[in-house]
Amino acid sequence: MTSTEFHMPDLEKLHEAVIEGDWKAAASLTHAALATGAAPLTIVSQYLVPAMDEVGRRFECEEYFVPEMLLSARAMKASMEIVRPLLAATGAEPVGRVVIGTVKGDLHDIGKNLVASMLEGGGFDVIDLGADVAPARFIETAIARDANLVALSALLTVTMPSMKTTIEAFQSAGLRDRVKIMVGGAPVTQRYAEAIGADGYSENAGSAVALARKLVRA
Ligand code: B12
Repeated sequence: MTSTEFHMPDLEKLHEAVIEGDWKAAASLTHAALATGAAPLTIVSQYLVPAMDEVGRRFECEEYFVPEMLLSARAMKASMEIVRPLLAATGAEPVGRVVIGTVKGDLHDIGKNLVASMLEGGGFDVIDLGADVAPARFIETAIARDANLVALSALLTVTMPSMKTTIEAFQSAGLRDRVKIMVGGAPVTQRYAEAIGADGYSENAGSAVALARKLVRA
């Protein structure tokens, strides 16, 4: 039996705990998985994210409703809080400074938090503004903290236009040359990113780090 197989039952239970919205079980199973040597990134990419995908599937076919989604989100957060510090990089000079947030009108923050953690792990100095962030706040913060990158998240088709509004606000403020803007979130596409004048799009938290590095180097 390999060590990975040995850890599987706990990690499968963690996956279940997130789907079932049991945050206490999710937290203790995360501690247990880490204690037996499971890799933080494996926990996130192979168990937590697929669990939220399953929650989304259940919501779509009306097995789950908003209260169940909220419980699952809380369980995912409980696990992420334990894993996040372990994803963070050690010491080195920051690669760049990024202001990240979910755009105005949108309260989804799990994917954004994941991207923020991965960027931190990738050596970026990350300023996380949370969810439902107005364009003016992105701008104020980017100026005050001298950021060279802004990352926008949107999970709803109705809030995607807030990304466009935010990019336009950076343009009007005369900051578009100073700051690169990347966008992401389940309904966002490369095509949409280009249409609204973003500098880059990536599909997931892992590829977001490579994209961010490319953008700050350009
Ligand atoms: C959890 C959840 C909620 C929770 C959010 C809790 C929280 N704190 O985030 C709650 C219950 C609050 C919620 C509310 C609503 N939700 Co909701 N929700 C979800 C659900 C199930 C999971 C989202 C999630 O966390 N996924 C896991 C993360 C890890 O994935 P992710 O967010 O896509 O992020 C990844 C990538 O997209 C990317 N990424 C994300 N951001 C960024 C940013 C950058 C810069 C980059 C590069 C990459 C990137 O990297 C991430 C990691 O790999 C989705 C279904 C789904 N499968 O997406 C529905 C979903 C997004 N919700 C939906 C809806 C309709 C709603 C509500 C309108 C429901 C209602 N009737 O009230 C409200 C809207 C509230 C609001 N104003 O925002 C719809 C959206 C449909 C649409 N296309 O517009 C979905 C798709 C469900 C469905 N299938 O119908 N929701």
